Amino acid sequence: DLHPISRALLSVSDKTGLIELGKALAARGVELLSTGGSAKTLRDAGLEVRDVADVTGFPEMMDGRVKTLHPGVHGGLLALRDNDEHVAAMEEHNIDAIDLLVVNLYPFEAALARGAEYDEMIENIDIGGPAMIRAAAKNHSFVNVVVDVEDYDALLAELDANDGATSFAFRQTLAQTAYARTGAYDAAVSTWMAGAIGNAAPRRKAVAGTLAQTLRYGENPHQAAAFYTDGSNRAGVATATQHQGKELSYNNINDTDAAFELVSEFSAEDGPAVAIIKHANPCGVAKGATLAEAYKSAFECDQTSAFGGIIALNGELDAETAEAITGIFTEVVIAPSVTDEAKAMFAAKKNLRLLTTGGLADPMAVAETIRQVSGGYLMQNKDNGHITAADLKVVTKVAPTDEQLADLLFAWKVAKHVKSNAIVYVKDGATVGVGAGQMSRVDSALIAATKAQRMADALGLPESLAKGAAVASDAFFPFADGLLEAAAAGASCVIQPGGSMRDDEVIAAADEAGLAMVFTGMRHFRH
Ligand code: 93A
Repeated sequence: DLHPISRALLSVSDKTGLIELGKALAARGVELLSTGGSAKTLRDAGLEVRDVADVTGFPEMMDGRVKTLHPGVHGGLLALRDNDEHVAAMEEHNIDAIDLLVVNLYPFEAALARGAEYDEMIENIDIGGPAMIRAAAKNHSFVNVVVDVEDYDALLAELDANDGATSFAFRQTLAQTAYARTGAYDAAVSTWMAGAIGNAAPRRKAVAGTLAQTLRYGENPHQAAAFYTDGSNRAGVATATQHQGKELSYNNINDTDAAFELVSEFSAEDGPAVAIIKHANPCGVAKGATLAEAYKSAFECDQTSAFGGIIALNGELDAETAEAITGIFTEVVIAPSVTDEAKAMFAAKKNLRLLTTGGLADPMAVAETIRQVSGGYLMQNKDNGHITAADLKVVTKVAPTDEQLADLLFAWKVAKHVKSNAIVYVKDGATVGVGAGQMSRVDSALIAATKAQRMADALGLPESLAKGAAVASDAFFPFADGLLEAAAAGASCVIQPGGSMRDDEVIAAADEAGLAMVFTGMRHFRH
């Protein structure tokens, strides 16, 4: 799949590095084609260049609006070199194959940045450039497309490595970059126009995704909003089937996603599991012999908060579980599938939204998360970190028992899905106290302990459910105080990343309190 480059079309607004590139290509025997300004730059540097006008038989016209939009150019970019009909068409119409396209677009973004007037903005919308880029990228089986000055060196290095040719993998990467560029370019145009016509609402904002739903409003009623799918087809709220209930709201979608991502941590082998979510944080997560039992345990963790919650199941919603769920007001239920009986049971609850996904999400899948900040976006890989018993390091004199170990690992999985600072208490495969989103780890520990006490009160139990519980902390305890809080509440074992400057102090405090503690070596911040 190595193809040599014998003809290149160079058409760039940013002339940086153009002469060097032109010289390097010419030195490798590549014939150069070029448009007005680019051709002049190259020629002035003493290079031999053929004008695109010579190829098209048309002069560049209409202020350059029409210069490369011609079969002589697009045929040369799009023709399949191994297709007899395509080759015959090239011969018949005198079309020369173009093996390399180097384009950078009219500087629309730069014009935007300097606050150019409307008409100037319009003139800075490149048409011929994106058309050629997209054509060359489509035909990456044969054609190389470079859209960024920064990639000139990589192109020359590839040519040198392959005796003047490029590999398919290389051309594929160039094509992918090219489509990212044209996509971002049009998104910039659309966003600018939205502002120019006084409609900055994101309902039709050009983002890398497909508009799935314009939402009634965003997080609050005065915020316009929309839901986009990214085409990844991941099992979850974006691809789920809704069987009944009102349209999902912005907050519903956000919370349902949090619920389903959490419950998907528990595979079929882990047995039935249920997560109840409020404001993107779990107010109860539990395993059970059946889904109905798991639901009951999850619900009992924080009965007050569970009202109006979002429930995610890791298995088929059955009648028994459906009946238990209808006991209180619930916003959304999401599960891989649903039995007819359970569906019929829900039908009476008109407002309850029921979604099925066809399967669980893969918590270890590689994906990206995006967060907006003023003036930009933050992108990172999704937290697909995973810990097994083999990864744990016992750091205390006492080691956890098998039962404690199971609860510690359960608590750790839940803590990954709790806003930081996260402290999670677990007993017998069910959360008994969740402390979420506090600025201090001690406060999260306190809140989790308070919830464990409240749970005991609600169930009429004599002592707090924190007694003997396993505790997970999403990040290390910087001081012993958070750990001491858990010990004071009666916790019996702790799982945390470790790695604090004061680990020794924290371990000593754990030993002092007779706790078993394990380090994961991995952190699960979630902000
Ligand atoms: O006005 S255009 O959209 N019409 C075209 O046919 C066309 N072909 C290339 N702009 C077009 N271009 C753009 O011209 C390229 O994308 C590049 O940004 C610029 C290079 O022009 P020159 O070589 O004359 O400086």
